[in-house]
Amino acid sequence: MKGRFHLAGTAALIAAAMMPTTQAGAAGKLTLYCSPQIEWCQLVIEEFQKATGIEVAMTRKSSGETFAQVKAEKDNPKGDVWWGGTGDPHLQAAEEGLTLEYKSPMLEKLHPWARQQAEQAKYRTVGVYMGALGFGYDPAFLAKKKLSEPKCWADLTKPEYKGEVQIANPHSSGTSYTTLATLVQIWGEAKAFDYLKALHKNINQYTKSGSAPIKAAAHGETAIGITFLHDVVTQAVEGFPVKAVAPCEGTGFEIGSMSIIKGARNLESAKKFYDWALGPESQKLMTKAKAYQVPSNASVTPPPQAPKMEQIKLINYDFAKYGSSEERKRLLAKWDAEVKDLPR
Ligand code: S7P
Repeated sequence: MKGRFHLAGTAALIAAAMMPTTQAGAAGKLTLYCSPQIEWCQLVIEEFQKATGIEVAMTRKSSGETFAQVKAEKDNPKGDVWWGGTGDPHLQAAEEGLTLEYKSPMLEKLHPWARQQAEQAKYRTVGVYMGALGFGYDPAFLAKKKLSEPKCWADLTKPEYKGEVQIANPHSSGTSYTTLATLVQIWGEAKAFDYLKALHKNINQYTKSGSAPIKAAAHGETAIGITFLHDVVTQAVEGFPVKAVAPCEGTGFEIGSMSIIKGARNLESAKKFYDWALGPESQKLMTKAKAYQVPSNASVTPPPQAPKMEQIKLINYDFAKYGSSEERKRLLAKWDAEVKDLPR
């Protein structure tokens, strides 16, 4: 009997040694704060766990919400990596010393715009993808309501769209902060705020997440959703008859970013994730996750459904200015004081 137990114990030890490291629990841990759509976050952690054996605990929150969380946890950081989400709050976190400098060996494989994001933040963040802003709608839904199809930002303030437009709250949502900063850059601050006040009359809801408005448009809960164009494509690929519009005046864009949180408890795992997330294998997962941003790794071709950046009138978005903490605080405070509580 004794011998049999001994043999069984030895076999178990050998099996443990041969087991993938996830099961053996030896490869390490990682706490990931994820800001893009949940389906993509889930796929990314699954594949990273498979590739490295590192166990990942992930939470998904919008860009502004994650920034607020990283800030709140400053003296006792709980997250290791903040992956994805609009670049502005990553730049603001870098400026506020909340993220760690790291020069990934993958940097040289990236498009210049992704490297520039890293240089600008003194390597405390890096570009993972790029995407342009706009809006989307279901043409049949508009036709049924006898509403015209908007082509420009200016169209969205027309009285015919009263209660028909949805956008996220710029505090929680990176998409909405990008919209605010974009309009200020297109028209100047005074005209942009006049526009936001007029737009407010047509807004039926300020959502928490930036992609919620186009999901609502796809489900017939709002006529028009202001969002990133790739989020419109995701709904179209899901089978909803929505159309993406790059506004005629020109539009802003995001450099979706990634940062290692200062004080990360699992720094080695964080660096492994960072390098892996900039590599071709992980960036090719975007198509599988129905995410249609432009990948930052130059060897990865965007899927055919992705919005064509060269066909969109992109503004020369000033990331240094609108990615600064002071400008974010000032613009959000102004939006709170002058727009948020106006009657509708
Ligand atoms: O859905 C993908 C995406 O649009 O979400 C990210 C970002 O967190 C925006 O969501 P919020 O507005 O809710 O913050 C974008 O970076 C990404 O392209």
